[in-house]
Amino acid sequence: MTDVVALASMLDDAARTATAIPQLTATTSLTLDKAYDVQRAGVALRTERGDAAVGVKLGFTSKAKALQMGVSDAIIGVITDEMRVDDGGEVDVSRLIHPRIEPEVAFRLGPDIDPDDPHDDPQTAVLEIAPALEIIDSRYRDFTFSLEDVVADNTSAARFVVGPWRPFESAQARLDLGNLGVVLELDGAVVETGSTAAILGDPLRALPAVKRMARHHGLALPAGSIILAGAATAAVSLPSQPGISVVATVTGLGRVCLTTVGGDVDG
Ligand code: OOG
Ligand code: MG
Repeated sequence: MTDVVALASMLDDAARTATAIPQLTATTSLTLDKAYDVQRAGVALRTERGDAAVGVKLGFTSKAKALQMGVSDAIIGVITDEMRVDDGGEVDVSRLIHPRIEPEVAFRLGPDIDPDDPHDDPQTAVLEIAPALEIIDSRYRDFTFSLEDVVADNTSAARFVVGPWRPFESAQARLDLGNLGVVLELDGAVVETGSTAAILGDPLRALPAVKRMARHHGLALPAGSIILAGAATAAVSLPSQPGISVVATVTGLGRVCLTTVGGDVDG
């Protein structure tokens, strides 16, 4: 157990000092279950400092992401209040190592989901849907890792921005949520385009996947939880310069944006 806490502390220090570290699996044998133990211990370090879990995120739910990172299984991580950036808000890149951005879809639960109750249908618990941006920032050198490494590193979670929430029921009635256009713009130029179909074939499939993985890895899904369904495109490097705008647009759901601050003016 101490081993698990020591590994979580290394990753936590790396995040807090924005300093990359070698992959844990370079020196430690890590099973997937132990990697989730390290993730849990890392989230506990955050909550002990007064941060609070606000939801969960899925990773590698799209082929583009799995191919980009050389891994194939979907993973789950925890997002916290301190990772949250307001829509249109600022992200201080000097506090991050080598951030990347990805366009996503977010869900918000009304009532809680009991991951252990087989009759609890996660889709009926969803109250709202929104376009979202995730900023991932692997704590590992060169953004390179094994599946176990990235799970231990809380799935590279660093920051997230959620756009305008819309009622889920009417969005579902009005739109084909399984095939909405997705555009990612960086500094005024389109850098990625795709479809919500990239997310497990349909982002709604993220909901049972979240429930299953939450059950398996002992994560709670309380009322109001935010669920990031995973990137719809490959991730794009966020330059370490102030004044860079990032916009993600999901057709029918709207747009979400951020601007960088900090970092070097010369990049
Ligand atoms: C892991 C996180 C993956 C996604 O949306 O697929 C992820 C990483 O790529 O570093 O958040
Ligand atoms: Mg993501």
